[in-house]
Amino acid sequence: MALPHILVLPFPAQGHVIPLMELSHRLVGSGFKITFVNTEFNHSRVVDALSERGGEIHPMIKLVSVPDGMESGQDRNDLARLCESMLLVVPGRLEQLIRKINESEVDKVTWVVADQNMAFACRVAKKMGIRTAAFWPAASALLALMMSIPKLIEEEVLNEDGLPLKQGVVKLSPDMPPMDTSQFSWNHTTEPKLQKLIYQFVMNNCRATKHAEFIISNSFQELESATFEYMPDVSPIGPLIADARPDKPIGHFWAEDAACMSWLDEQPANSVVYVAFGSIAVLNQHQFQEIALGLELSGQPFLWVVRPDLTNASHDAYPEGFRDRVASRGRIVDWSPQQKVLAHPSVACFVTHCGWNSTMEGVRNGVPFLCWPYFCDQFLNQSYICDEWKIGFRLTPDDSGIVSSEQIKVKVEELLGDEELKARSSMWKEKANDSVRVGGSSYMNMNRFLNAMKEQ
Ligand SMILES: *[C@@H]1O[C@H](CO)[C@@H](O)[C@H](O)[C@H]1NC(C)=O
Ligand SMILES: *[C@@H]1O[C@H](CO)[C@@H](O)[C@H](O)[C@H]1NC(C)=O
Ligand SMILES: *[C@@H]1O[C@H](CO)[C@@H](O)[C@H](O)[C@H]1NC(C)=O
Ligand SMILES: *[C@@H]1O[C@H](CO)[C@@H](O)[C@H](O)[C@H]1NC(C)=O
Ligand SMILES: *[C@@H]1O[C@H](CO)[C@@H](O)[C@H](O)[C@H]1NC(C)=O
Ligand SMILES: *[C@@H]1O[C@H](CO)[C@@H](O)[C@H](O)[C@H]1NC(C)=O
Ligand SMILES: CC(=O)N[C@H]1CO[C@H](CO)[C@@H](O)[C@@H]1O
Repeated sequence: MALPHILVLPFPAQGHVIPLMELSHRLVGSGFKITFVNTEFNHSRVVDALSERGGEIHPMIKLVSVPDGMESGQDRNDLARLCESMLLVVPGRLEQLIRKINESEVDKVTWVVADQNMAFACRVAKKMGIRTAAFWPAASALLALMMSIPKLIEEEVLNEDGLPLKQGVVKLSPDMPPMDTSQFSWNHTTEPKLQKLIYQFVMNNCRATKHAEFIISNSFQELESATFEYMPDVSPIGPLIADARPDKPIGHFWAEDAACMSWLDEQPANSVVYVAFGSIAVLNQHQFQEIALGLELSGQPFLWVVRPDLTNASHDAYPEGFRDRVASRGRIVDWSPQQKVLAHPSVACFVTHCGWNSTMEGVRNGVPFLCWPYFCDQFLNQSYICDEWKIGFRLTPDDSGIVSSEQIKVKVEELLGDEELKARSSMWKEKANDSVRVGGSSYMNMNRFLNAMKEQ
């Protein structure tokens, strides 16, 4: 009998590719075959990073690519243009790809699992008579917000273009986290035309989501219970966990520095400050140096992920003499195996941009947070972390937009000394573990999803 064959389509960004790759590993473990579709750009990043560390992908996961439709000279960091261009080009290419697989392989595509941010693919699937699901990689409260846009327009919170008509916070239901209208994720550019493109992309995906038989998210029932009450048709299946196999490649764009694990082994338990700002944040040199000095002042051992493009400085951006002064207790790497780092007993806290994927990894490992949001929905994750779950503190830029070295030092000290906060982190770690254990909420949701996709 042919294997159920799932076509998986992430939005082309690191925080989307990784959780969908984890889901794919989970699916092959349950007898599915996967075709994983990246944009050409991301495909070669993933393939190069794999070969650099000598990794191999699971034989039942096939990595393929489609063009994003942009010209070679165009700026791929221009989110609005990228969305516009994908919407024009990707649906047709997906259809071709599915037909080709259908003609050439025994295992025809039976389901399409698309990132909700690429939900236009659900429409393609539906048209071709293929069943489909949407995956939400960020806080489910944010999905609730997006799906509520028509309601918010009706209530005159937003205008027809999705722009806030009033400043302040919105609560979709009494127990859901407050969301600041100035930080709505489709409204993060100041240029009206681009803003409109992004808004239309979001709305298009929200409408296409109705074709999905399942909406699954990388969260768990207990973590966002008010949100799942408000939006009962979303099934949380997280935290997605790459299983115990140490070298399972999950689609990193950069090669990981595995040597930092043996360095962690040498550090005292609960001592290391882990600092990582994800894949897109860019810091100016002043801010970069304040972080360096703050880590030095803290007196703690630290592991700091400094992507080659983390600062825009054209030369060595570190404060003078910094690397020599901290050589014995600081480790700086290009990219880390973050899941393993956060699970390491030496790690005491996580200085993070609050990307959801990083948030889930911190929660799952019971590591307290220092929050430094950078991008739209990260502000929501921050209020979850600091106000709802109370397992972290905020780092707050001063009037000149800088988080000072002194603030970093003080907040690290406070965090490491706060026993109640640490106890709450451990409690959430246990709840996360319970949700994916046999009989747990995410376990049950995942089973319903897998069973539906196994029906022939
Ligand atoms: C991933 O792909 C998108 C779309 O092709 C592109 O904009 C982005 O720069 C790529 N990311 C990296 C790190 O190459
Ligand atoms: C796939 O191929 C089968 C025949 O093998 C055909 O009946 C079916 O319509 C095709 N589906 C698509 C979506 O091309
Ligand atoms: C969001 O929209 C409001 C109202 O149009 C605007 O004043 C604000 O600058 C926008 N926010 C961002 C981050 O651009
Ligand atoms: C880096 O970015 C900052 C703004 O964040 C800017 O003021 C500065 O000129 C940039 N430096 C370089 C070398 O591009
Ligand atoms: C939450 O994380 C997601 C995924 O990384 C990110 O896109 C979003 O900006 C974050 N939201 C908050 C509130 O941090
Ligand atoms: C998580 O649950 C498993 C049992 O499914 C148990 O072996 C493990 O120790 C638990 N981990 C934590 C951190 O509670
Ligand atoms: C589970 C997961 O997706 N983890 C990744 C989250 O993103 C960071 C970088 O932003 C990666 O290092 C993690 O591996």
